Amino acid sequence: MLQLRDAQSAPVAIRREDYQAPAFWIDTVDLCFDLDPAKTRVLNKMVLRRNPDVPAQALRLDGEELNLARVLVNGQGASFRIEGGQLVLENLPAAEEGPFALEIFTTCAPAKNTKLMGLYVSNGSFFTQCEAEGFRRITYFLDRPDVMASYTVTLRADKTAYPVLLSNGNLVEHGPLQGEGNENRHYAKWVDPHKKPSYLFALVAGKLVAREQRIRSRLGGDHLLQVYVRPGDLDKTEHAMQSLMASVAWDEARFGLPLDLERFMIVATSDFNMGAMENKGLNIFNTKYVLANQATATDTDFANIESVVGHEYFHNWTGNRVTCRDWFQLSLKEGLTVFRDQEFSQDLCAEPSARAVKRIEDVRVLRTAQFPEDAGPMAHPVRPDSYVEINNFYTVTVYEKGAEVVRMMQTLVGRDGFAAGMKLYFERHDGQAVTCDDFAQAIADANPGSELARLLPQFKRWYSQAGTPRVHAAGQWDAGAGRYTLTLTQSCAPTPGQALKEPFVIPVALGLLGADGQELQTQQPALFVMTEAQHQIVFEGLAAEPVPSLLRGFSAPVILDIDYSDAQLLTLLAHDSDPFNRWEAGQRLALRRALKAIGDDGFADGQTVLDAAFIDAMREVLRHPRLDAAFKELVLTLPSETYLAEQLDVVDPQRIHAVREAMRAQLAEALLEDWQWAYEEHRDNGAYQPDPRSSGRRALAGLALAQLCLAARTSGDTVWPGKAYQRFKDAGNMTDRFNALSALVASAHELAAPALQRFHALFKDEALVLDKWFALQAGSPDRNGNVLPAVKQLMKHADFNLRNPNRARSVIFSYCNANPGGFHRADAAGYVFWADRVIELDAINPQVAARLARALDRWKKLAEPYRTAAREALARVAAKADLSNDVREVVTRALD
Ligand code: 0A1
Ligand code: ZN
Repeated sequence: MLQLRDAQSAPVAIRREDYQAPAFWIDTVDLCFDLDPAKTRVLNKMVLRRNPDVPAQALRLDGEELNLARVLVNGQGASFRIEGGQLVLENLPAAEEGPFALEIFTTCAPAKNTKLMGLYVSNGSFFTQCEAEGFRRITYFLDRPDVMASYTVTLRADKTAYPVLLSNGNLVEHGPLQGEGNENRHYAKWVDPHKKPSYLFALVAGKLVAREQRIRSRLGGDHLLQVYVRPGDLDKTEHAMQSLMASVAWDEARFGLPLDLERFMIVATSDFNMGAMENKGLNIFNTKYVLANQATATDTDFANIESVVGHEYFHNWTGNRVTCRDWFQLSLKEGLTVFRDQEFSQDLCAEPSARAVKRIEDVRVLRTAQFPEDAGPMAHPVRPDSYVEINNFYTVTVYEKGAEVVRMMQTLVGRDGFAAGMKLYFERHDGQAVTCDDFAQAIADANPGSELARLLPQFKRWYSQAGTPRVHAAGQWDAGAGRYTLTLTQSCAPTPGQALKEPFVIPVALGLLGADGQELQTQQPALFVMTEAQHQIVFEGLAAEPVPSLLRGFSAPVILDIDYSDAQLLTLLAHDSDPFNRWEAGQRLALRRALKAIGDDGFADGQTVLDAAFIDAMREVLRHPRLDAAFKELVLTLPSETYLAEQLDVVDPQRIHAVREAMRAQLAEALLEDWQWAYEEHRDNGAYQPDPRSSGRRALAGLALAQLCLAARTSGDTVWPGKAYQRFKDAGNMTDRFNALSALVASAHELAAPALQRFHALFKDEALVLDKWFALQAGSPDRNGNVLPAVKQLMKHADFNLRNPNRARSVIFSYCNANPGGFHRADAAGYVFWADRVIELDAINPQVAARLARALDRWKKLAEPYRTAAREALARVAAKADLSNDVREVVTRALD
């Protein structure tokens, strides 16, 4: 192996301000692969030319874990050297001599590729993953997104083992290979008509079958859509195909963006680091986001498939046709594409209430995952300024907060204005690699006179400043004058490397309610745009003190501090015309009660946390004749332990867990009859449809059943656990079956063990269902430290496999990242387990290990003894000599 990393060199940070255009352009790439798991041969013939805008210099091609056999320049042997992993060529033809040919022959070992970056083998088939820097593991290249080339790809392989040979673009030739040594071998040649950066390259080879669909789009094109899976999985591809067809139709209808390819392929693999990848014309997906039928997938799986299929498809324009100049601009494609997939899912909802449910779910993700990131050691702006390992920056900040930034732009220019901005963006930048500034400029320029255009430089602080802004709201009522004055103050805490923050542009959607809950007509617009540290909004002519409803629809990604009385929150919960704030009022009521109990040093298990007013309000929502089941389920779900922890300066995870469990138990008992009613009323036995209305009904029935089993735990009732077991056995779909199983497991009922056993036996050949089986146990509510021993047992199970990311996540992440009550143990055993797994995984797959490493991001907030124990665990990982850059960056920042 020629390429070795200098073992002593410390990882270097790459800085956005150091960006330089490439010294060479690559016009065409002709790749020929001889596919062999042990040793794949790659012949790479490129045509390059010097970039006249950059001073003449050596060509430096990126490479990683490659064996180099030959380098030819214009057909002649050439001198080269390897430096820091790069292949360096001096003395290349001068600019005046025009383009030149460079031919590189290398080999790599896909079967040994456990990082799942570059070319790898999964279940006997070949797959690639090239974003962000995986292409350099396939061949030497200018592996950066601003180098866009035309690709021709020939795949050669054994015909029996690899009957299907796919790459980007159009299939132009295929057939048997001739000549000695080529018995039973065949080839396929693909030409991609679109120029692309190397991170969008893909190839797939293996025993696969496809669901096919021909479509004629509204704009008149004929296209072939294909979803490739392993034989035996075809019956789980209908929903993915429907989602793809809906995506094509939506992008045309909403943004006028057509499918620009004759053939669009999705391929599923069970070994994948992330959710899916938008390779041009050949999307590669984690099976989790493709395969679904009612027997194996839950409503959540169906919804996720729809949004991930949409997300990858929408990248075809936002990411592929217009790509990123450098990886600091990642949110250019990701924030925008998440925004687009969120809008897509909302637009597919038939009813406005279902749109609101989707919005609440998206905000919940933002607040439980992104807000902690923004307040922790890995905080970074939506457009980061530096990174050590780019893989660590595929974050909720770049994705979800990035989407909120795009959403605010739409709020400021209006829906039509935003569509006009997108049109201008593509007119200006189609075929280019650009920056977040270019995007914002296009949206603003298409809307001259808009608030966005007026405030653009200040608005762009959302891209440059990290941290979640806080908006403090205080109302003052002058009864004599009939005047209500609302004072809004913004601030933002320091984040690593950014001590001081300038004020943000914060769109605050708002309204006022009368004490009877009626919406008041005021002279103030429904959208107030904050630009200063402090503003006052004055409402005149009011008869009584109003209840303000602020940040409607979560109009900006901020923390809203407001000192509501319980009575005001109850009014909002009962009457606000904005469903988001209605839900939010319920969460605030629950939060207030939780925080009070958490602050009580004498808190004991079984203590009462909830008062009659709260319980009555919850009953009111649950029994409401007009509210949707999905919305009710959201209101009746208490804020998560992670969200509760974020509200505190010092976190005792065990106290939080105990309080939340006490609240759940109390809600279960106090609403017993209501839960029974809700269960009977919402359990359907009709034909399964994963639409929002029926999945909302199943979600509410599932919550009711969980609550009934929990109540039975205290009362000793055996009826409801028995019913749950029956439901588990008879359910006609995975959602109901899994909800019943979860109800038994979460209430630690003795029927949980036989149910788990039966579930495993039923689904032993369904990898994605087994993932659920593992995750349910590793994530179940901890009782006296019982989860960690169970997790260790699960890792010894014959079906456990640390090398498969989905399986590793289902056990280890479900425990360390998603089960705070089980993970944060006073004896530190959870942290010891975490450190061992980070180290173990790092040797296999650094990307997955680095995600796990994030589980202790918030250690500085922990109370003792957790804090010291967590620091020791982090220090033990950091002390390991041969850590990947990925994990090193995460633990170093955490310890800083
Ligand atoms: N661009 C993809 C995300 C992605 C990033 C890196 C990957 O490699 C390990 C894979 C996928 C998306 O946003 O869907
Ligand atoms: Zn994406």
